[in-house]
Amino acid sequence: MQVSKTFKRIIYLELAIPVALLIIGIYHGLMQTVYRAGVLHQTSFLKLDYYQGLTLHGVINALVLTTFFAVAFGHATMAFYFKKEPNKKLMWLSFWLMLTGVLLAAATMLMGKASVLYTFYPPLKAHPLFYLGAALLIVGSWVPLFDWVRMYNSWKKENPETKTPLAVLGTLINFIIWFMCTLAVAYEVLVLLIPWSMGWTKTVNVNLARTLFWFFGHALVYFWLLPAYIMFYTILPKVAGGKLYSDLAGRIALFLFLIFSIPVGVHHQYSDPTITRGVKFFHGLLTYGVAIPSFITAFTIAASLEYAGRKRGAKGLFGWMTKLPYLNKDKFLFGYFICGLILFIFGGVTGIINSSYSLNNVIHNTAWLPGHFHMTVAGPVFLGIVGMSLYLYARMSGKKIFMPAVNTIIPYLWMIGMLIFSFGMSWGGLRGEPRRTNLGISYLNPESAQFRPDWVPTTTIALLGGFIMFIAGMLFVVVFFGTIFKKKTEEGQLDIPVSEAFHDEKRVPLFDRFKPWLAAMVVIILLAYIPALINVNKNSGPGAPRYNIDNPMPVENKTETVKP
Ligand code: HAS
Repeated sequence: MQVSKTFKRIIYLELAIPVALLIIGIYHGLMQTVYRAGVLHQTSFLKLDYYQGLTLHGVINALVLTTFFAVAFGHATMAFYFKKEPNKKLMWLSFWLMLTGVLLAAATMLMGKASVLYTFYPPLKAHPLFYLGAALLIVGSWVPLFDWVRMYNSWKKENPETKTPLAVLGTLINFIIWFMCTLAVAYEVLVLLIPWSMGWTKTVNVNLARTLFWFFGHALVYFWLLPAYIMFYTILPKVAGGKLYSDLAGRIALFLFLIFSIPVGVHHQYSDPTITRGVKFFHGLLTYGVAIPSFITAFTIAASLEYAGRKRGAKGLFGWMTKLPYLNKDKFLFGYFICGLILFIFGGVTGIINSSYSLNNVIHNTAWLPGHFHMTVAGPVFLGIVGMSLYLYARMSGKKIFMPAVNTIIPYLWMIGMLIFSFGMSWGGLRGEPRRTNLGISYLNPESAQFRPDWVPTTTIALLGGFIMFIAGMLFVVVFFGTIFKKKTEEGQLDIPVSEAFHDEKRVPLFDRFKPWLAAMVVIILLAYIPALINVNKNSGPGAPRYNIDNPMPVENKTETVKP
């Protein structure tokens, strides 16, 4: 499909800016493994502090890259399936809001005024412009939803009996989840954090802030995941040379995400004393619910790939696995997707371990956690995003991929690095190694009384994995920008592979309408969150005084701040 120059320009910017920022994001990922393995015994390197680097790493990779891509991919999906471009003015508005937000947050992080990590938990305090930046990034990403809903409604009027394309359904569901969950973090930022950071209020209810953050925080992970799932359902089977095993399974999975993504946030707060056991148990139960759509996806995608393998002549139970286009340069997306899926098997299993109320006690706040989430957000999510960014850019610009052979092996290199890294982190976590800690200045420093020799192998393994991932990440940046600087060889167009369904079940109205699911979503959220919010308001002690990240003593005078 031909698209306008303006449309292309906005999409290129939304894809390229975060990839450029990845250089900083991935560098700080490598530095984490370097500090943690005790290669450095200092609190900063090249004038950047450990926590400053960790904040840049988390914010750029997990918030900026993912949000920009979700918006760009959403625009591309809507335009491609509706054969109509979204409103250009709103596209620009969304882009500029997001970019301004990123610049504000980046400036405060680089100045060392916002080393609060990507979760920005109080009592760590950032410069008000950091919070404002985060708010603008979010508001900018809301704007397209309203325009896409308009496009969807007018399409639905013309095609009342036609099934909504699966990719469109997924995009709308994803942004509805995003809109709902970001309302809580907007409240946290605007009502609690900015006034406190400006000095207008002296203390903050830490438990309330954490609960509002996790209302947003776990749904956030599905906001990252769903664009990858849309690609797995609607693009991967085609690229693999097969068909999507069941179209209805995809719809059911997406709607289950709509109802279960938000009311599970308290599983991040099992150790918070202000929330009662019953509430934790309920959120834990719903967390098993949110794993169901991923199990559905695992079976549906495996069946779709099996079909593709058998079409290529595979025999036996597992023969199909050997017949897939793993190293086909023209189908490079396959490598990005399959490596993400393989990582997600381990990411999913570790997630289910985390969600168990009792097992969570063993792994909470240990290195196990980054082991888990790197196999999710830096697995299917990251590989899906970078692979698709390159694909979309190359097709829309009409340019050939720079270094296509290298591009084909990047996801495998990344996956190997990630498996090694996550193995080191998970093993270390089970041996009590803390997360978010500069181990090099204490536990991994042989000069220190706290030296833990049993953490040497685990952190060294993580370092090796981190180094391999760094190489793979940098190779991707070279391939991406190398492609941008190549000459155009053909007329560019917006072209997304579309998988045909093997079982194209007839339209079931329940799975093609939003209202009943939205109602269920609201009811479950209220059931899960009203008691949690009552808990944190009732059981929280006095507001917390302000701390700096490098000192365990409150910044202000205690008597002045610890008032109820
Ligand atoms: Fe998680 C903490 C539970 C999924 C990200 N998670 C985190 C944090 C992040 C994160 C960033 O219950 C840390 C937050 C922080 O900073 O404190 N998580 C889960 C559960 C799932 C889950 C139950 N997480 C994700 C996803 C993420 C993500 C997705 C990012 C995108 N997580 C937790 C819990 C905590 C947590 C607790 C808090 C712990 C604590 O104490 O702080 C589930 O959604 C997972 C379901 C997944 C599956 C896997 C399906 C497998 C598929 C692949 C199939 C492969 C094929 C290929 C088809 C059931 C789909 C076959 C072909 C071949 C050739 C082999």
